Amino acid sequence: MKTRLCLLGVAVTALSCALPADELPSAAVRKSGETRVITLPGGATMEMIWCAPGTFEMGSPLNEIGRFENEARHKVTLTRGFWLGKHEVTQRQWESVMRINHSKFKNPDNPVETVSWQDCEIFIRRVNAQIGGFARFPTEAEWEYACRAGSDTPFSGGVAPSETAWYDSNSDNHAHEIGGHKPNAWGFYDMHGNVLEWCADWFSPLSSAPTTNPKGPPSGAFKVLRGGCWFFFDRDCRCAYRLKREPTLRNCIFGFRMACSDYDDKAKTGGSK
Ligand SMILES: [Ca+2]
Repeated sequence: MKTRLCLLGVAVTALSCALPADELPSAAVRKSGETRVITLPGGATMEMIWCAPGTFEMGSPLNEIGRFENEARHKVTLTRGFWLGKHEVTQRQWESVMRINHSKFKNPDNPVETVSWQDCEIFIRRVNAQIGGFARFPTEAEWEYACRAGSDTPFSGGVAPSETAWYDSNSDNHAHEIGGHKPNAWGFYDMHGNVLEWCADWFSPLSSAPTTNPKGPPSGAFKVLRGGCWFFFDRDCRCAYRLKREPTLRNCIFGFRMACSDYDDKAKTGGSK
């Protein structure tokens, strides 16, 4: 047995050496669903949920009702786990960091809106000045992975969004406070509807070929927005729905959800726990 264990140890060591160093700690240490709270500049806090590495089917099947051509279904593997905001970024959090709020529907517990991708990038840069450079936009693939939360249906947890989303049929034509509906299976609220969420990627057509850690093209004219919003019909709030807009554009249906790469408790966390 001792010999076998020794051989196993050698094998594990060899495997570890073969993988990039930054792919190891996340998968080995974190548990899916683990939460943490980070403190933002200005003192507001943000709750994050850990998404473990995994593989899922991104995009929609050809027989999905309401699908669009730009949702080619394909297998995506994410080799690195990541933190994602339990909620859309709120106006309370935005004001804490930015000291200004241009949202149309003023409420500290509403998602921030009327923000461009570039505005959100400034928010992230300021957060990173405090927590050490780990905050970022989610990639489009990470966003859909967290939205689906293991489901393969048009809406996470089922085929209709009425229990999980503020959208055209139930929003009364305005954004709502975060967390007003049920979360998905991984604990994320308002992935469908409420405000659209800017992602990191430049927009491009999806290929049907399997991919690993996709990040989109290196440049482009439009950034991706995901999840639909309070103003959209249900088909435009599906897991696979993709919208593209210029990164300078502001609209009262645009918001975002912050992601973080993994970081150690000993890192410069500025009050995170
Ligand atoms: Ca949303």
